[in-house]
Amino acid sequence: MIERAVEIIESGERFLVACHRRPDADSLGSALGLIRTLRAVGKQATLFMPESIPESLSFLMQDEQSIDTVPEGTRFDATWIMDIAAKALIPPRFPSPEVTGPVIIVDHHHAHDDIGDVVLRDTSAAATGEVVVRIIDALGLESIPEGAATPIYAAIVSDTGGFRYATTRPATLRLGARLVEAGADPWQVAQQLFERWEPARLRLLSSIIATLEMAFDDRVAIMRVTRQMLQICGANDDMVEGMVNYARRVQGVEIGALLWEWPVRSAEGNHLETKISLRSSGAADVSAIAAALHGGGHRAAAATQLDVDIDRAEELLRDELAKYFA
Ligand SMILES: [Mn+2]
Repeated sequence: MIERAVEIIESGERFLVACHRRPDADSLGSALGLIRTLRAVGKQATLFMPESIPESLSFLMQDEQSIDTVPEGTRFDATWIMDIAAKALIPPRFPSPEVTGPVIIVDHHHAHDDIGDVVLRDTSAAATGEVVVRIIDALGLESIPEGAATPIYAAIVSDTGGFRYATTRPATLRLGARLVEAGADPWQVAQQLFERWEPARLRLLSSIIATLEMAFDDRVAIMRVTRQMLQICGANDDMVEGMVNYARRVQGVEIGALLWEWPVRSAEGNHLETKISLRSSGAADVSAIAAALHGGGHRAAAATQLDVDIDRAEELLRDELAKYFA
């Protein structure tokens, strides 16, 4: 499939590049890395970004301009969506096929849905950023293009938790070295991604940690975040990102879980659903537990969203965990 992607790049002129819904560092970093690569080979590339970018990722944008709607009459030779495995994650207002041209998926997740006309999916890659470097190499570029190194490095650092997760292979570390040689600054990226917490986020962490409950003989740690907690802390939903990892961090814990009240607007009025984020410290396959609750993900990180309140969601989760540990 990489040959097909190279063909599309070589035969096209104008490309649109999109992220998944609620973009994260891997999705945005991969998109910017690809955009700057496409420009390095003389093509036009535009970032499609109909949502706001989390504060912690704005450093990746530099002077990059994005569009949230496609101007009337514009047609692209192809459109790329980065780091996406499910239809539900296609960004809002994604243009119609006449506008996008063929849609190319660049990803490293196990697919949920059959999306895209060309699929570059490598489930052995630690991040979608790694797959972008494969495109760079397949294009025959001698080095990683200017401006692409930092976003791709950020993509990999973020998805590997700073080269710590089990997905970190020798090739991932070698790639990290190449990206640093090409201009990525490890401390600058780590500081932007991990160190710039607003006081509200630290307050939110403190209130989430206060909800910690140990279950199943201390093999599971469960925490929660409610709308009220967010409000009291002056925090927003972006700040919840990564909090589930604190549950996994507890000694002896095999599965960390975070229950997250999630407001949903519908024709019938607003109501609260519950997102469940799951993390495994090693042996447990949390994607199986998420799948039993109509969600999905990786072995080590998975999630679902249930149309029930947070207490009911915890009961449903505990039922699945009971089956898992039986
Ligand atoms: Mn990713």
